[in-house]
Amino acid sequence: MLNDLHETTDWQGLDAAHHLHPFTDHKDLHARRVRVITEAQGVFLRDSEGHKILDGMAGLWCVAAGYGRAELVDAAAAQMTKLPYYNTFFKTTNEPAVLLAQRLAGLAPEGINHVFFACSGSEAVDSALRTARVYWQTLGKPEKKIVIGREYGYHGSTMLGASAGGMADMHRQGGDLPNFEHVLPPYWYGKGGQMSPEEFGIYAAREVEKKILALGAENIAAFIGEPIQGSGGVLIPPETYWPEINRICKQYDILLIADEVICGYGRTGKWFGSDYFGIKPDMMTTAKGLTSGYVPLSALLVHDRVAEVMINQAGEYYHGFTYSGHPVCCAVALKNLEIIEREGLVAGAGRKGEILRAAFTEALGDHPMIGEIRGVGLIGAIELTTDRRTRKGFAKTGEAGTICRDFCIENGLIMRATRDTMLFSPPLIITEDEIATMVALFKKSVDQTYEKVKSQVAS
Ligand code: PXG
Repeated sequence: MLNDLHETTDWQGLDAAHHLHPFTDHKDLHARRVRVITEAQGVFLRDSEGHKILDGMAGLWCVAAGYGRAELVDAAAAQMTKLPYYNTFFKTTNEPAVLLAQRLAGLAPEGINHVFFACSGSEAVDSALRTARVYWQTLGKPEKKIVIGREYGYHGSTMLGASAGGMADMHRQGGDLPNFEHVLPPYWYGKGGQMSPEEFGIYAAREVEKKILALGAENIAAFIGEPIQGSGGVLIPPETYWPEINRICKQYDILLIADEVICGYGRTGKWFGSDYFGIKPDMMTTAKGLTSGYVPLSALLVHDRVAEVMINQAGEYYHGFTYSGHPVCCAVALKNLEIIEREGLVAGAGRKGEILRAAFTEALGDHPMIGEIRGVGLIGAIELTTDRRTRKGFAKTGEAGTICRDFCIENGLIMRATRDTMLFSPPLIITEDEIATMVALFKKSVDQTYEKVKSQVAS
């Protein structure tokens, strides 16, 4: 807590002295001073200087139920009082973990009835890929090891997650483990050229097939993909893409892993991105919205056909974490899912997403610097361009996006910039009034950005 012994600059100085941050250029951060977030309520954050900021990213895509939910606090306190911790190794379990596993089996697509718990999305991805290895070894195909992901994919920041993902900067810094391959993402706006979105969806899926044929299906364990690529720029595949991926994975006997860490638990207006796109996954990695970020928890959801091999044939699985099935995290997740269901936040995300996109389109649809406004439910993106007709980018990729992101924050709105694509994913509890505020703040920021870069933009 801040008190009168500590000015903002004290916190900033201490932070600079001792705190190493994720995904940060520290020299740059220390030159600017860090922002100290002190409290939050609903969709609004407060910083130590009293600024009120609309959180258009729900933290890092996770605070589905919004900030300040006393019910989640109470659920954690009650469970901490009763049983704060015990492990799920060595033939033990706990009540919240059992109840949550049952609940998730009920929510997941048909045939997905088994759950492995961890604490982060990265650990869920690691668990999925370990499970894929064990699955194929058990079936007598140990050479099936390669995992196919996509450029701009994000699957976490462990060395394995970074290797599965398709972020070149992360590959360079150690995310370059063997047996990972990456193919074209289904990013029609950026990569579709003259093809229609439908044609491009098939084309991008067939890139996976080409890769399988080049490497040999007998060497490939799994394909991993986010239903919508989040960090990579909210890349929403054309509707032809996922059905073709379903076909390809089935035909070549390759496990299909849907990384639902962002899409899961209502963000798309369905419980899972797999429901929205008709994906038929063998495993789904989930986290973030599962607890609305109040405590760290992830869940790997496993289809019966994989679980059956793991349970009946594989013998001991040498994998697990100290906090797998943590009772406090599972109790919070149960309460969070209850809130999401009780308040109709899943269907609400679909409805409010339409309102949000309509408002963005009305405010910015004709703006010379706006190339595309896209979204599904309450996840979406707005492309900044120098030429609406050709979808051409800026001379220095990322410059306009960063300028726009900085104006947003100055104006009291958090949006994320990937290259020159502005991303949004507000808490699912956002109201129509707050949507109007968000759009007005963003329009102001776009207009200010335009003033700075308009020499590059075709009118
Ligand atoms: N898969 C996906 C699809 C994700 O988005 C992870 C796995 C890893 O989760 P953990 O809990 O290990 O971080 C993620 C995480 C950003 C940003 O700025 C996105 C994530 C994490 C941090 C920053 O877009 N996504």
